[in-house]
Amino acid sequence: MKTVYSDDHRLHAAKKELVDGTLMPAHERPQRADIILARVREVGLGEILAPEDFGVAPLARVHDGRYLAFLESAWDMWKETGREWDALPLVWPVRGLRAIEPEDIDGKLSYFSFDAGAPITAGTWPAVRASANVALTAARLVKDGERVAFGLCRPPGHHAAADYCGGYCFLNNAAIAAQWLRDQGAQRISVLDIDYHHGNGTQSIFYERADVQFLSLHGDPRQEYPYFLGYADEIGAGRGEGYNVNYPMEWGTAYDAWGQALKDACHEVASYAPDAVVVSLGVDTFEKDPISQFKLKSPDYLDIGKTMAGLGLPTVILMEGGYAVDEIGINAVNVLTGFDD
Ligand code: SP5
Ligand code: ZN
Repeated sequence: MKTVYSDDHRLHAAKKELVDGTLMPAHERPQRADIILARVREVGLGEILAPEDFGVAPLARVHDGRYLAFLESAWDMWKETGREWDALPLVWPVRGLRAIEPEDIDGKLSYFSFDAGAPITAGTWPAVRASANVALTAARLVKDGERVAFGLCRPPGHHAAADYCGGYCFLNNAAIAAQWLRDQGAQRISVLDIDYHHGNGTQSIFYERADVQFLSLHGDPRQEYPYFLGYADEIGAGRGEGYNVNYPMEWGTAYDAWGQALKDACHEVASYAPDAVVVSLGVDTFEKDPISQFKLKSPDYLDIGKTMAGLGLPTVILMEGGYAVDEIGINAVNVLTGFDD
């Protein structure tokens, strides 16, 4: 299988993250992609390609224009106020407050985010552009006839909605790839999200659409981030009713139950009969992940790849989360080798 990778991910390196009420070194760090790439090389997975530049048009098919303008200008606006460290929001328009875009950069950061988990740095915009181009290039490989391709995206994307960032995510790479495949003539796309966290951004983007099915296996929102989306009764709305499928699972879930949910999700995908599948691949379901509570083991990832390959559909696999950096290469690439075998 071919891998698409760009060194530009390095341009985004947040220094700190707010965890457990304290600022700690960010979990979502450049080393994650380096280790996955090293493992791709080590197992001889296949050719490693640089992304092509698709421009902003495919981003604007998914994201709000004002949000893209904000992402592009946020660092300069923040820096103009004399601050040289990562930009973070502090206030959100929750119940009873008014969601009107402020002029001030601190207000804009709040307006265009849902948590303090997506710090903006000097290189964030070029890095997230490169990550989306990685996803789009992987999608193009599959559109042009590859059975499967791996987009080694970093920063990840599935928490980003049409007009807000959060959870280490800025541009929704999976949604951008799915929409691009639709725009290239695919009739139906399934987005299968197996990151530990619910793909709230992707769900919200496609919630009222029948042409993109969204399925997510994740920590139960009663217990787990992002808390405010991901319940099983979220089945889609309007024309999208029946095309959103959530599998919330409780803390401590191991592969027996998780693998059953994956099989069920694959049945749903098969019934939908999409032209292609976009996989949001997170390996933060791993037992040693520092911020997660599932119990998957390294060999389980081989079986995940094999199960998804069993669909027999063209598949674009895009990297999302996974923070046990020592094993992130083994786990992510196990999915890919399991798929290829
Ligand atoms: C792409 C992705 O995986 N984003 C995840 C963002 C998670 N951000 C919030 C994590 C909250 C972690 N709380 C765990 C406390 C451990 N002591
Ligand atoms: Zn995650």
